Amino acid sequence: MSHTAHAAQATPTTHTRTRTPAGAGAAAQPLQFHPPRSSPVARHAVAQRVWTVAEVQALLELPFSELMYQAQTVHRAHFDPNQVELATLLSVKTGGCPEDCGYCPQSVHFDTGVEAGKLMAVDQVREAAERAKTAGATRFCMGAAWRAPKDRDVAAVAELVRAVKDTGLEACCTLGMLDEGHAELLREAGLDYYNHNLDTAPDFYGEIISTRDFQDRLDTLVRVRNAGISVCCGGIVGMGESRLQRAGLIAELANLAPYPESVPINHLVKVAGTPLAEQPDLDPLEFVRTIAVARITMPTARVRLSAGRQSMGDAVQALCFVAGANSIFYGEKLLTTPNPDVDADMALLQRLGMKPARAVG
Ligand code: SAM
Ligand code: DTB
Ligand code: SF4
Repeated sequence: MSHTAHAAQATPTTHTRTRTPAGAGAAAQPLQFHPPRSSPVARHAVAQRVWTVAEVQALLELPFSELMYQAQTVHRAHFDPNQVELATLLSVKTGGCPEDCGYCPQSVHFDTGVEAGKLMAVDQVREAAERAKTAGATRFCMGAAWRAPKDRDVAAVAELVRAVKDTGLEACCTLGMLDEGHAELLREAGLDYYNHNLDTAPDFYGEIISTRDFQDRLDTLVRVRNAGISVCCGGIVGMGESRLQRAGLIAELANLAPYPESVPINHLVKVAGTPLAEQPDLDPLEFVRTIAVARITMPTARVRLSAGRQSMGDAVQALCFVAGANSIFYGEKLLTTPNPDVDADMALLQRLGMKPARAVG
């Protein structure tokens, strides 16, 4: 069995694998301890174990009720099970991206009908953040279709972050790979979270993206962590990966040291014109299982039920909440594709007896 562990150290780590004795069980796993979180929601130091891919796979294979029970038990030890965080997304720079991520409507490599635009103006972003706050969101996440922002892009996004922070919302952004010094500039502007997904297992990554590699993602995550920004990092399920590869993705996320404060689990949104447009449907219960295993392996993280809710149905979403999801993207649009409307989401939360989490600070 192999396991991975990536320490957030001063220099980028290399994506290497080390061996543990075959059959090493939970008790035999080395323990790591979270340092105090840099998040505005400071969390207590929590023991962090290292997960082998085989252990994560064994969780994915549990009888469904057993898995739900374990996930609920972990969830209730750390969170109010009836609260859900509402995060609103805005695409501040849409389309024209030089990367070839096979799922993404914003890549120049695919003809999806998404038009390339310029970075949005500060006033427009401030107004969108104010609307999101009025609608009940506590976090505002800005996405940009860049491979890696240039220095002047980072300076401009820092102004957007300042505008969002002025509204009292938590600020998150996702801009692609960051160069030396970029994360620090964003942190100085008040950025709370940086979203940068590992997206899929290391051994499936090359099937989906050819213009960067897995290690590039890890390097940016180290820069974010070292700048004192909380990490939002997750992946996409339903791209044709095997269950073992889903286990590989979750093990990579759970073995980041410390694991991310925020873990978006996206269900592939099949967009016409992308290479994954005709991907066969994933069994919805497999998606629920993935959420549950994210919850069990990353007990104190916000696990976000992210892209794909529009075609999921209320019952599957309800199961995801039982499995330990406690955050959603909230608002009619994700970046370029639709999301359930806010009235439908509020009605669903009410039917489930759930409440939006209150803003922090
Ligand atoms: N360009 C930056 C990057 O890739 O990190 C930020 C924007 S990118 C659109 C953010 C994330 O959106 C991706 O990492 C991926 O997880 C998710 N995403 C993009 N297209 C998706 C789709 N069709 N279905 C599900 N998730 C998607
Ligand atoms: C994340 O993990 N999912 C969000 C957010 N982080 C930036 C993006 C989902 C995008 C879905 C496709 C689209 O709307 O373009
Ligand atoms: Fe570009 Fe991000 Fe889309 Fe990849 S996921 S094509 S990097 S916008």
